[in-house]
Amino acid sequence: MAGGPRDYDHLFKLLIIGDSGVGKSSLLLRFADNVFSDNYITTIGVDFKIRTMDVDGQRVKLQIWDTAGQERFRTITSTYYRGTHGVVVVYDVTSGESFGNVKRWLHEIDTNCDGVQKILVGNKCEAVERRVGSEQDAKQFAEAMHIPFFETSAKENYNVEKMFSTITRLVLQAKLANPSTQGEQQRVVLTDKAKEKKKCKACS
Ligand SMILES: Nc1nc2c(ncn2[C@@H]2O[C@H](COP(=O)(O)OP(=O)(O)O)[C@@H](O)[C@H]2O)c(=O)[nH]1
Ligand SMILES: [Mg+2]
Repeated sequence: MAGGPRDYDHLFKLLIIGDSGVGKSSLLLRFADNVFSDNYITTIGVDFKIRTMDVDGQRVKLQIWDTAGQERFRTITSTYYRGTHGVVVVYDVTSGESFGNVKRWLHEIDTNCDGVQKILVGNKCEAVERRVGSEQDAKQFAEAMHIPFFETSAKENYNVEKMFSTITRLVLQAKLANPSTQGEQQRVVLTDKAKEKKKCKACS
């Protein structure tokens, strides 16, 4: 659309991280394309998907990155974090191990990025018969970390829209509260020039 009017008011980069198999790609496909597959999604063919949504009367274009299997090594290359505004940390409510690793993922975000917004997501919540641990415990953990928390089901399309609009709203509010810093971040997303990056340590 060179030369034409922008079709959005804000452009944000979101990242979805968490253990392998928790449903990160499924959440992304549900949100972006409204589809679900019972199979492991080894690759979605692209690194990210785009979706535009209205939040608080603003048109927000989201560029949402998937980790493309890197998470199997329990760490994500720092370039993934470049220019990120918000991170969705996902665990699987049927896997105690994946919940146990949440702290590790949160720590990895903190070592790579200053001041990004975060949200904690317990996915597969419709699988009640396989659930381990209570929603209450997860909620308390998230409150202690000062992070919003949602249980979702990519399969049943439960809370997926609400979860993404919540993280988007947080990013938007952070931008409106501090327009100059976020403006720099946004330019990075648009131009992808690492050198312009100010906030994210991953780029220095
Ligand atoms: N029951 C259930 N299964 C899910 C849900 N989301 C994903 N899955 C399944 O979990 C497996 C791993 O999903 P995938 O999106 O590939 O996980 P990723 O490795 O975190 O990207 C696949 O078999 C999905 O069908 C969900 O909400 N409920
Ligand atoms: Mg995946």
